[in-house]
Amino acid sequence: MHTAMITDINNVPIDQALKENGYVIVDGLIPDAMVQRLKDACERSINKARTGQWKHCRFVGTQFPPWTEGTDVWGVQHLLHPDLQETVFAEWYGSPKLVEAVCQLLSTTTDSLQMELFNLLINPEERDFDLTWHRDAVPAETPKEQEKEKLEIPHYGTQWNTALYDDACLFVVPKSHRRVRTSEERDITINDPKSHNMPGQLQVHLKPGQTVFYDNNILHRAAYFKSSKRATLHASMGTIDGGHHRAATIFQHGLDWMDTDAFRQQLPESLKTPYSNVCAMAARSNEGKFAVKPIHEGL
Ligand SMILES: O=C(O)CCC(=O)C(=O)O
Ligand SMILES: [Fe+2]
Repeated sequence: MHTAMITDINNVPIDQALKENGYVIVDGLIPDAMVQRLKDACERSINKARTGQWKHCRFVGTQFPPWTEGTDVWGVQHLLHPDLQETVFAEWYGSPKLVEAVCQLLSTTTDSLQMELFNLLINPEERDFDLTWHRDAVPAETPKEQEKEKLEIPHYGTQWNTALYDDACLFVVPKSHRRVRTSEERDITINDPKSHNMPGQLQVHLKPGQTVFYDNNILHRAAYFKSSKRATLHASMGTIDGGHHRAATIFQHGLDWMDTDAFRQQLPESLKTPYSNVCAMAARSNEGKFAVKPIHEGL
């Protein structure tokens, strides 16, 4: 049976490109009719975040969870949270083309998809801010042998940035997602982590509506400019095979609000199975809880 493949901006099947390069850029995952609604919902959410009416934020000065203090916001957390009352986010997160892309990347079907994170990355207002070169699930100080082991753990999930406005904030080192750091890379990640001269670095340019999927263990950093508008949807989904490794990566973001009737009541039909799948993972891997200690905490 022939199944239509989703291809990237260079006409390569997205799963092949992601596997080879650690990232892939693809067009057209936001239905036209949803673009303005998403922009409007982002605008309202950003306003709430910047005025302190939304407490779940990433604040300038802190890169990894938990984000406990600050005023200048670089990320609005938990777009699916029922208290935010912006249902278009769930509508898009469960929309057919996006789900099809995720299923192709994970070689799975909708029945096995697992709902995970959905946040918004924005430009700060007070000052520019750089994230350090990092892998999401392997702290910089990790010894070589352990780094190798961690990089061999399958992900059973994928994450992406979908830009609503031009976005050139993300830098990656292509093909670095499954190999240990070279000694030069290791030195930079530990001793000069905001370096603008990482060997092989590539700036990812997204046009409005484009999505980059990237391996969360590719070497990457981001530059946040207060003067350049950013509203980029930042999300992940997994499969039911993720187990405790996946649980550790996503529950470090504290998703207790997912385990509420208010949340269950506003789930669109398309997300009911992905939701029961993440509940099953919490039950299996984390005694039913949706929160664990952050991976980078205390290092
Ligand atoms: O801002 C970005 O595009 C990347 C953010 C990131 O790397 C992270 O939150 O771990
Ligand atoms: Fe990251």
